[in-house]
Amino acid sequence: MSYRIFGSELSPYSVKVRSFFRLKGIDHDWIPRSPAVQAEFQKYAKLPLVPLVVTPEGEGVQDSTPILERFEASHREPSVVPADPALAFVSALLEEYGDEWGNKWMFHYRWRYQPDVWSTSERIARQMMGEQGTLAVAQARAAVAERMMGRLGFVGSNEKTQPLIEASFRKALGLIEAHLATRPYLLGGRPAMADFGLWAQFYEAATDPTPGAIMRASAPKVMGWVQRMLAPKVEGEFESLAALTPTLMPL
Ligand SMILES: N[C@@H](CCC(=O)N[C@@H](CS)C(=O)NCC(=O)O)C(=O)O
Repeated sequence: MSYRIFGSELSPYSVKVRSFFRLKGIDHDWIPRSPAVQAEFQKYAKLPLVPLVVTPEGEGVQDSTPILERFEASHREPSVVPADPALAFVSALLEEYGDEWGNKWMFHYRWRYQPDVWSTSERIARQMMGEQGTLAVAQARAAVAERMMGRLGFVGSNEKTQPLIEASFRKALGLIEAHLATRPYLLGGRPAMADFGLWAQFYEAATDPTPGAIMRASAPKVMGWVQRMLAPKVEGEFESLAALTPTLMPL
C-alpha cells in the first residue's frame, strides 16, 4: 500500500505536501476530502484539518511543515535543504513567511472579493457535494461562503488592513518576479523548502479571479514557477547565498 494524502486542491498546505511528495518520488494516492471519505479521514486525523498523510503502516501525520521535515529526513534525495546552513536558514524562513504571511494575501483576496468568494466556494462545494447534485452544491456553496467570509478576521483582514495586505502582495510578487528572471526556483536550479511554502499560497492565488488576474498581467516568471512547482524537479544546483542576495534580500 502507498501513502495517502487527504487534501484539497483549494488548500495551500495540501498542495504543498503533494508537490513535495512528487519531487521526492514518494508513491502516494491523492484523496480529495469529502463526506464520502470522512469516516476514513477521522480514523487517522487528530485535528479536522487537511493535509493528512496516512503512512502505509496506518499512521496519520498532520501539519505541512513537520510533514516536509519528517519526509526530508526519511527520503533524503533529492534534498530540499541546502548544505550551507545560512542558506538553509533563509530557506526555512521563507517557507514560514509563505505559510504565515503569504496565507494572508491568499485568504484576503479569496474571501473579500465577491467573484473570488463565488469561484472558490463553488469549487469547494463541488468537491464536497459533487455526487449529490446541483442543489446540494448550491446549498453547500452558500454555507462555505458565509463560513469563510466570517473568518477573514482570523488572518487580520479588515477594511483598515486591506490596503496593507494588497500592497504587500503586489510588492512580494514584483520582487519574486525579478528574482526568478534568471532561475527556475527561489534558491537556484532546484526546489527548496522556501519554494514549497511560498509557492502554495501563490498557486491558490493564481486560481482565484482577482489575484490571478494581477499575477497574469504582471508576473509571467512567477506564473511559470507556479506551473513548474506542480511537478517540481531538480534542474541544477542551489546557488550560493552571495549569488542570490541581490534579488532575494529585498524579499
Ligand atoms: N498548519 C497546518 C494548517 C492546515 C490548515 O489550515 N488546513 C485548512 C485548509 S488550508 C483546513 O483543513 N481547514 C479546515 C476547515 O476549514 O474546516 C498545515 O500547515 O498543514
